[in-house]
Amino acid sequence: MFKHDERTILIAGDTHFKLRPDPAEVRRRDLFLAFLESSRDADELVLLGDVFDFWFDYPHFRLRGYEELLAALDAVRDAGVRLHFVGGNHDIWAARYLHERYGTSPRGEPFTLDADGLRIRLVHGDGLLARDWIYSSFRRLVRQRAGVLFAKSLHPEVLYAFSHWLSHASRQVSRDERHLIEKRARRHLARARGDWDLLLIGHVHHAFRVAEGGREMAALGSWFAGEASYAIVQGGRFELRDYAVDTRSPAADPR
Ligand SMILES: [Mn+2]
Repeated sequence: MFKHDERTILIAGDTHFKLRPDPAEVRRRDLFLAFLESSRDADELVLLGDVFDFWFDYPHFRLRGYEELLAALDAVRDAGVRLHFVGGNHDIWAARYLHERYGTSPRGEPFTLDADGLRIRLVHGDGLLARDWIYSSFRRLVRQRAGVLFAKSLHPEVLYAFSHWLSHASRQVSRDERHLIEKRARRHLARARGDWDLLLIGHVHHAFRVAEGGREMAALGSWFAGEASYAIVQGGRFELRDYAVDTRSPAADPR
């Protein structure tokens, strides 16, 4: 469904997949796996962080639970799609592993993508809009050196249980929160510097687009509660879409 003459870039994140999925999560995962299958037709796929709700890199042990997702990403890579990864507060530690497996950047840092003249700054977005909407303690833990040392001292199952407890607040935001998020985004955009035309974040679990002074800021939505938010850039045109809606719509028939 993403086959197109123009260069096609897909961007998705904030699926917050757990190592042990419950039935609702299995449905979300299946939808994301279908999205990944469709994305084999694209030229590039950007994972904008918090795809994995928990990731910690051990030198001699591998996490169990993400095999199906990683195999789906193998198929995307093997189809010739270039993969990018920007680490989120939950999965920044996956950067090294994903780099080795998919050739994404080794540190999963934000970057600017030139999409046929449209310069898109890609940032996960934690800590960006002053107050953090989604419970952020795990971010503080994983982004800091002391936190990494502390985490390394824990038994893997203890660390997993701890992060699971911290991240149960991953959810959709209320209407009031949405209003505030957009207000803060406008303020951020008015002050932001850098050589880009569009700043795209994830993290806030609320899809929006705001414009200010000739530039734009946008956010991906979530993959919760029937929403399956992603962005598509074709020939320099940026659009926010919902895969759950696309796959139901007859207009989305394969071209
Ligand atoms: Mn996040």
